[in-house]
Amino acid sequence: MERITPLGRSGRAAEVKGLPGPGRCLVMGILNVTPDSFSDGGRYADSRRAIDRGLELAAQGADIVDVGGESTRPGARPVGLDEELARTVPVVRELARAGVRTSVDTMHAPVARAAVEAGACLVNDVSGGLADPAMARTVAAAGVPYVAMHWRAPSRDMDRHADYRDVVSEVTAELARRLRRLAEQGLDPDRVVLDPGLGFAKRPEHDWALLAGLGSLRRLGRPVLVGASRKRFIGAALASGGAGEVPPVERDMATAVVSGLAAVAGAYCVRVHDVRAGLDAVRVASAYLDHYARHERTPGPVREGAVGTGAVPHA
Ligand code: PMM
Repeated sequence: MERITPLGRSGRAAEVKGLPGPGRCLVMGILNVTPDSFSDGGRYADSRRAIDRGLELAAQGADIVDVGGESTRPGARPVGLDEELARTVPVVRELARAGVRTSVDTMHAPVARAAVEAGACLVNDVSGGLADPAMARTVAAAGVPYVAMHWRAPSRDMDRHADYRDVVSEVTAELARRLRRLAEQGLDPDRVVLDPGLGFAKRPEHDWALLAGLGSLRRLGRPVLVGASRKRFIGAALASGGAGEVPPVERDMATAVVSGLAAVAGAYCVRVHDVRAGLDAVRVASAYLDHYARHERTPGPVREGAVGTGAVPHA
């Protein structure tokens, strides 16, 4: 049985070169500087409000604030480079000046380059380098960590690509190919974080399978980021559980539960809108895992009764 090896304990997948961690699953706070993101679109569309929100997320304990200037909701249209630069770079610069660790959520190499120059310490690319062939070389030259998410197609028609026979093994294989290709393009694999891309060319049943199968991704030897916050599959689970249609902004408590589950399954980072709840979730997971590790070494009823029965998702 494979031991759970979350961030900061013993697993070889727990480190990302250039990104020191707090010894638990990281919490990335979402800052969408867009008029049309699927769950918080428009709220932080102007720079001043976005900067204030970024400072607020940092004060709430976000380990990283993820600044995005282009919506990736299903059906979304691209915004154009100038607009994306104008939305993200001033916000990254101000937050970095204030000492906030920021990442930039972009598929475009020029935006990644400008954001890193403005102080971003990580590039989060939902296309994993597929949208812009210059991305890998740009990030390699910048020398920052890189999140490579599983992606099959642009948002406008990604739902047509949600077709899998075995989603866990197909996403794992596609990410393994991505990782190899990124390395061939000069990106140091030790700086890469992988992400199953929940909701991107996935139906709710695919998202749940990927969460439950996180261990398969972790076996690629790289840390895994989970972006579940407020997504459709959470809404679907709540609805099927009798809660009826729950709008995205009311999915934060359920998101926190998913964050805790992901952290227990060994996620390196969770990307969330509600940072306070996310932080609570990963702290609880961390405390649980400390005791889990201890009882794993202790034969007897506690182990058998509580955690040795397959109740814990093994990574
Ligand atoms: N999801 C969204 C945007 N960026 N980045 C990563 N690495 N993983 C994700 O799952 C992800 C992402 C879309 O959600 P949002 O509109 O709420 O930001």
